[in-house]
Amino acid sequence: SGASIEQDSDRVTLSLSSGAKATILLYGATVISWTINDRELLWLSEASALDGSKAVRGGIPLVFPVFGPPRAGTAVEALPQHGFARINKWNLLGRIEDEAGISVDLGLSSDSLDEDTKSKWPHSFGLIYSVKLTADTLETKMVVQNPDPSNSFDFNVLFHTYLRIPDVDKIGVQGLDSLTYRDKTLGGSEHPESAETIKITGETDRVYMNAPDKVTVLSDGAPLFTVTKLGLKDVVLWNPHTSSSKMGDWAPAEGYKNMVCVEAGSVASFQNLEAGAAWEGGVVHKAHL
Ligand code: TA6
Repeated sequence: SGASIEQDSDRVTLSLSSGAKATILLYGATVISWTINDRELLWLSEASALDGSKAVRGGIPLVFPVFGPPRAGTAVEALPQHGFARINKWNLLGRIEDEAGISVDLGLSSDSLDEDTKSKWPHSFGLIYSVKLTADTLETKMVVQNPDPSNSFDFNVLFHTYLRIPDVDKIGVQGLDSLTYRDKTLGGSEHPESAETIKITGETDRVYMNAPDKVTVLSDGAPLFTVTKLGLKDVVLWNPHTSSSKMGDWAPAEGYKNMVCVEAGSVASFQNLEAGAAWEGGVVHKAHL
């Protein structure tokens, strides 16, 4: 596959001779770029911090162990929105090359968290995040380990993918019809989805529950991306539209016209991980260029 890996102090870049390339910031293990023949397929805010001062605005931030604003009275109540995985530095564990492409494994464990975070979520855990690049796919997979011999813990996990698109007005999303979704622009109330092809006409922030594994993003009626989840229950569809002006790290202002978040995860309810057990789930992002 003519694969190569370059690593420096804060990021690792995978590339294939076929013209595919991906860059992962060790901070948050955040994929910040995925290109095929130099065409950028992820949206990254031009005002995003990339220095580890705050979560990256764009690319594929990781959500663990809680999705959204933690609710009072739960074990995660003291954690920041979307948890701590995206705001900690991960370790590069290793690389695997095969005929289809190249992947890297990154790790984060309870041992690598600061005392303050550990005090807010006092569970032993291990995360192994694999990012695999092939000619036309970017695969992201997470293993969650619970090494504690006697206590289980609950978690959410989600891959918060910002897909780059030519024009949000020409987007259609397929694969979520006939599902029930929670509408976060309407206080989380549940609604039935009927549209075969969902259009983004304004601020959209929906958690589609128990979704089929494949979502297709059409641009001008033709498939541009397919997002196929494995071992994950839900799909979040998000575009802030003009409400993006409230985010200090969102640029350019019109950037919402060039992105749609299709986020696979298990977030509508908490997943319980038994003592000594491990869990795995992931997403295959495929570009149809
Ligand atoms: O995934 C959608 C969402 O939960 C939205 O509600 C919005 O908050 C978005 O995540 C971004 O969250 P962030 O903490 O990165 O600003």
